[in-house]
Amino acid sequence: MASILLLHGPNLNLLGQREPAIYGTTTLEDHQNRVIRAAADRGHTVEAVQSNHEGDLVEAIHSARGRHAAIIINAGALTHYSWSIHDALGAYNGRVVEVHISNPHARESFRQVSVVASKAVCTIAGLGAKGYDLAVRAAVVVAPSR
Ligand code: CA2
Repeated sequence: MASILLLHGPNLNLLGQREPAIYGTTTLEDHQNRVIRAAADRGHTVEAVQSNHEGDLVEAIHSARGRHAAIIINAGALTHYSWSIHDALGAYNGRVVEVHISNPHARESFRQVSVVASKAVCTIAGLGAKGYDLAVRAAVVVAPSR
């Protein structure tokens, strides 16, 4: 059995309330419950954290060391420029899976760079809510138990 940290960054608490054409109508809570269910089906547990503050996300990543076998992260817009999240993930000793609801590569040029991707085993983007199911599978495929 492994524990997974599910991290969401800025503005993702607004999911389902605005911009449905880009992000759909699924709320953050729905996404989190989907991950909890998909993990439970495989015998794993999930701690879900969302913050609009970069430092909170960095601290959550620090605290994952030795506690969580994997991190599934949708860092929101911080994906594109947060070197502190990049460095924190670099110091983490478990598996990192990057997820995006939309496909940032098909959007504005500033979204086409991810400073998270080089610290992740894979990036799942553009599949909406279904991406979170795949992220759980990617997180636990070879994740050691803790
Ligand atoms: O597609 C994704 O999952 C993103 O990580 C979402 C981020 C965006 O900055 C990334 O480029 C791609 C944005 C989250 C903002 O979410 C909102 C949701 C509803 C209303 C307004 C913003």
